Amino acid sequence: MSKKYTRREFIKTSAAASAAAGIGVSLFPGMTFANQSGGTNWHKSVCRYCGVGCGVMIGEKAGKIISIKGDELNTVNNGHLCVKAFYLHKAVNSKTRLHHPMIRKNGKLVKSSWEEALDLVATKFNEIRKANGGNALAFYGSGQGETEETYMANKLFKGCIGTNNVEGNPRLCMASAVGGYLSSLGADEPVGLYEDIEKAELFFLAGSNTAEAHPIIFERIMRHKTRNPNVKIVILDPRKTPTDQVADLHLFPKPGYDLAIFNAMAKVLIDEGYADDDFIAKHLVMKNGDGVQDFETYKKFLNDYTPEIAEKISGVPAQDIIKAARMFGKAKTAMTLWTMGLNQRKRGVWANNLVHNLHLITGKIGVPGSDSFSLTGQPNACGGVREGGGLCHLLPGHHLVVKEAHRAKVAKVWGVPASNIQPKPGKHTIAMFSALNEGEIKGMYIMCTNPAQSLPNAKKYWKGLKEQFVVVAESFYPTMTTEYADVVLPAAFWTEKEGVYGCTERRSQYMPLVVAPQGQAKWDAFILRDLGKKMGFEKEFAKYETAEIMWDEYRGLTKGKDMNLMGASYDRLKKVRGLTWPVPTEDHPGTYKRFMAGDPIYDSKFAELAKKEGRRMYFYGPKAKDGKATVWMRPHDDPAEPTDSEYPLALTTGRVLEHWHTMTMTGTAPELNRAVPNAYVEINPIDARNMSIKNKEQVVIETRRGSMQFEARVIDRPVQGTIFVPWHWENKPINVLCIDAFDPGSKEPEYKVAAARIRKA
Ligand SMILES: Nc1nc2c(c(=O)[nH]1)N[C@H]1C(S)=C(S)[C@@H](COP(=O)(O)OP(=O)(O)OC[C@H]3O[C@@H](n4cnc5c(=O)[nH]c(N)nc54)[C@H](O)[C@@H]3O)O[C@H]1N2
Ligand SMILES: Nc1nc2c(c(=O)[nH]1)N[C@H]1C(S)=C(S)[C@@H](COP(=O)(O)OP(=O)(O)OC[C@H]3O[C@@H](n4cnc5c(=O)[nH]c(N)nc54)[C@H](O)[C@@H]3O)O[C@H]1N2
Ligand code: SF4
Ligand SMILES: [Mo]
Repeated sequence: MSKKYTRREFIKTSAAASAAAGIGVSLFPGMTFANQSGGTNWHKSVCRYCGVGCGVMIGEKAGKIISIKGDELNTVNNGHLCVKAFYLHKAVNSKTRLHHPMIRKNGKLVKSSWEEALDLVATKFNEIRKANGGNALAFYGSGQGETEETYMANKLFKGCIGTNNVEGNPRLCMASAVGGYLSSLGADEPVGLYEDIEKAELFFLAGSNTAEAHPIIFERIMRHKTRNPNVKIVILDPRKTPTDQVADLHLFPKPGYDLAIFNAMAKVLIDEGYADDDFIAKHLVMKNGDGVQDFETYKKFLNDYTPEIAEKISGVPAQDIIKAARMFGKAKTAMTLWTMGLNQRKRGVWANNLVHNLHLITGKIGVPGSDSFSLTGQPNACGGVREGGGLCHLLPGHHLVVKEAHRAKVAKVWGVPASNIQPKPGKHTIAMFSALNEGEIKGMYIMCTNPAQSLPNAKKYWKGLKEQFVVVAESFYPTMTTEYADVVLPAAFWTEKEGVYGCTERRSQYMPLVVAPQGQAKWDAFILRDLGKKMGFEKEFAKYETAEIMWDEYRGLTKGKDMNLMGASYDRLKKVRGLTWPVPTEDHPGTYKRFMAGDPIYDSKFAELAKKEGRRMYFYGPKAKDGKATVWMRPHDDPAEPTDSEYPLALTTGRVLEHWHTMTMTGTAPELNRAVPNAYVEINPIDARNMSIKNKEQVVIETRRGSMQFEARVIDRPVQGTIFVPWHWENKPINVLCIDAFDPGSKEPEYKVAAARIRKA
């Protein structure tokens, strides 16, 4: 412990600490798990894992990463870290790190030189491009890549090769949230910041296992509730999880059937007088599929969603829905936090819209302590991919490929002809991997993601990975995806490169290079730059000698946009603990709430207008008309694959605290492996009894896509009729059983609901 605690302080925190220990959070700021003797140099950085964006201090000694502790000066986590982060130094130094390039020869991956590997990729990509056009190539990236890395990929593929087939795993994750923010509030990303947590009276955690997936956010909520007993927490999740430690009310819908609950809550809020009529009149429009409607039409729409009807659809007792609505309405301030339980759904965007509705109709938005605040999964899904434009329809800095002026502006900065950038969006992730299967896409560059394991209905997409020319840039080896690679490029890992991560709360934070890349590993952005040069774009990639040059060019493209980062130079970011955009100038402190007083864009452009109209907010985003947000009338819709007599159970998948996705990183720490060594399936005790399944027995799960054996964990967690499998283990890739149906708007797959059955093995 770097800090001394008095006995009294220790006892005072120990009750909270034991609860915190249950979710692997240390309540002792500055505590390190690793052995640290003298001579350690501490470097300010950001956690490699989730979208919370905790500040860390990296302990380096004699050029080696030896430990990690929470950064006490970082307001995101105030020195606290969760258990995954504590073992990050083990991932850096793991034996499974990849140290040299590899090329597949006679079916086997063998060591090669950088020269040979990059020459091969450049030659193959150019051949494919020449024979089949740029659209026969694709890039598939990650919300874990740095902004600079995604920026280089965008320039190479969209700007030079001339294909918009640029996607990334945020499509599997945040696409529905983006769709929700755009269609409801007019612009992507939340209105407020984490500091609303300490001001909120009610938390509505919908489809978010906050305790395990965003532990430090959970720790802040828990701490706040401990200090303020009036703070209440309502959970909407088909499972009990460690998040339930703090729940006052838990609604258990059948997976895929909760849209009606949001509508019923809205109905109760309006019927019982909790709506903010003034806010509604001045700030909102109501819409359905036919366009703008009046408030009366919305009320009529809600008549189809009485709590009793919602009970019939979702399985949640009407009384509980009414209770939840009243708690939301009565609380002076409320935050809804949601994650994949809502996003990874055939109607993920609708679910997001319905969350925003609750905040809009009650005016619980744009005031301290109130927000509809989507939790981001990955550390840089917001920064690199949503803002950085790492999807098939986007360009860096919230620009769009369909807009001629945007293409021209970005092309000019890139130094390429505007005609290089195609005016049509490329293929979204599932369409892209389907095209790889069909041979329409013949070459793919995969960076910082492991799609052979993480795609839904995964086995289906192994075909294309196997048959086409696939390049994988990776820091670890082997992975399920490198098994299919033709070329594997060793990528420098966290601490071995500098760059920027932008987390959930619009905060951009700088990460320094602390040690040299291991072996022959190279920084992803430099690999892409060098590949670009080899493909014939020497001129276009000549200037990118440093990360700072890339960042500066990128932030130039944010000037005048809602996500203005002009005030976030490396110089400044190296000193501060991140900046929350819009941050238009070097002396601007960053923005707390968007669309209202204190937001520099609002203050300079919309404040006067808003004042004239008697408004306190102006939703100035590109998708909002007249500065108004939209209340959407979204009906109930079944999941893509409802349960039936053949497949009577709803299979849902997700995470555990100790592991990160495909475990290439958390799997390197024996401590984390010991905590949760194997995959399993959670089965409700009543279901288990009906099927005569005992705890720890081997069972076979079957869906329409395949079958797989798991150990049964009979536990009062999933609601009856639902089973849950964590998706981390490559020896039990549950994704083979998941459905690849997706939301027609966001194109995000429905990982959270598939029809299944179970039998004893
Ligand atoms: N420890 C750990 N933390 C992580 C990650 C990790 O791999 N490990 N990954 C990060 C990433 S990228 C992401 S996206 C986030 C994900 O964070 P979360 O979304 O919080 O995590 P999940 O376990 O995927 O799913 C959350 C919950 O959704 C519930 N759910 C399933 N179906 C439904 C439904 O129909 N309705 C509702 N309301 N809920 C439903 C599940 O029961 C589950 O408890 O976590 C991030 N943090
Ligand atoms: N069944 C099921 N499937 C899911 C989900 C679910 O809830 N259920 N959730 C989905 C979601 S939300 C997400 S975000 C995705 C995540 O899915 P993936 O992105 O495929 O999973 P990761 O294991 O995070 O993969 C990251 C890869 O990058 C490598 N890597 C780490 N650092 C670096 C680096 O600096 N450079 C390079 N080049 N490589 C690096 C890691 O070793 C790892 O192989 O999975 C999706 N899949
Ligand atoms: S909560 Fe997320 S960002 Fe914070 S320490 Fe844990 S994994 Fe890292
Ligand atoms: Mo994610």
